[in-house]
Amino acid sequence: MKYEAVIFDLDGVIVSTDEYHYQAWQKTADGEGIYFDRKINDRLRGVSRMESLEIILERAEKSYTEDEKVSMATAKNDLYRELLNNITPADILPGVEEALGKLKAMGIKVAIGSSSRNTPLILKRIGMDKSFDAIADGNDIKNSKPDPEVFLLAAKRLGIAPEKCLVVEDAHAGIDAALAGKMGAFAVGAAIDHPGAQAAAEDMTKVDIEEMVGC
Ligand code: B16
Ligand code: MG
Repeated sequence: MKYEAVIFDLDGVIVSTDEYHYQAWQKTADGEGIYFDRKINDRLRGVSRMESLEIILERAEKSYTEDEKVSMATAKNDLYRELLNNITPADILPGVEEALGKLKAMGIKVAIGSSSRNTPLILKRIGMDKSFDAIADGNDIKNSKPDPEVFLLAAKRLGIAPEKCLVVEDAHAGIDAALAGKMGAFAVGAAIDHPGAQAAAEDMTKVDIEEMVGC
C-alpha cells in the first residue's frame, strides 16, 4: 500500500461545522456593519480564528485595535459554540464511518489534523473522541494551514513518516498544507478543484477507499 495512515481534516470532512462557522461569522460581521458572504467564508476554511477575522476585516471601513479584534473573535466563538450544542452523531458526514471502518480493517492508522481549537468538543459531541489513533488540532500548533505543522504533528503522534500519510481535506489551505508536508492530498467538497490534489471526490460516499490509499 502506498499510504500507512490517513489524516482527516475535521470541519467539512468529518462533520459540517463549516456551516456553523459561516453563521457565527455572518452574525459577527453584521453586528459591525462589515460586508461578508459565503464566497469570503470559503477563504476561511482551514484558517485559524484570528487569521479568519483578519480576512473578514479586509472589508471593514474602520481599523480595529488588538483588544477589539480579540473580543470580536471571542464573540464569534461564543456564538459558534452555542450552535455546536445542536450537533449529534447524526451530523457525521455520509461515508465517514464506513471509510474509517474499512481503513481500520486494512490496518491503516487514522488521525485528525484540524486547525480548530474546538476539536475536542466537536469530537465528543459526535461521539468520535475515541475513534482516532492520534489527534492534532488548533490547540497544539503555532501556524495554521497552509503551514503543514498540524499534519506533521499528527504524523509524528502516529509514528508514521509524512510521505506515508494521506490527508483528506475540504480546504484549499489544507491541501496546500498537506503538499508542503510532503504528504498525499485527497480533496473533498470545496477543495475539489484544487489542482495539486492527487485525487478528489464530492464527498466520502464517492470514495473507493482501497484506491484512495493506493492498494
Ligand atoms: P476554531 P478544520 C478549521 O477547522 C475551520 O475550517 C476554520 O474555518 C476555522 O476558522 C478553524 O478551524 C479554527 O476554528 O475557531 O474552532 O478554533 O477545517 O481545520 O478542521
Ligand atoms: Mg475543513
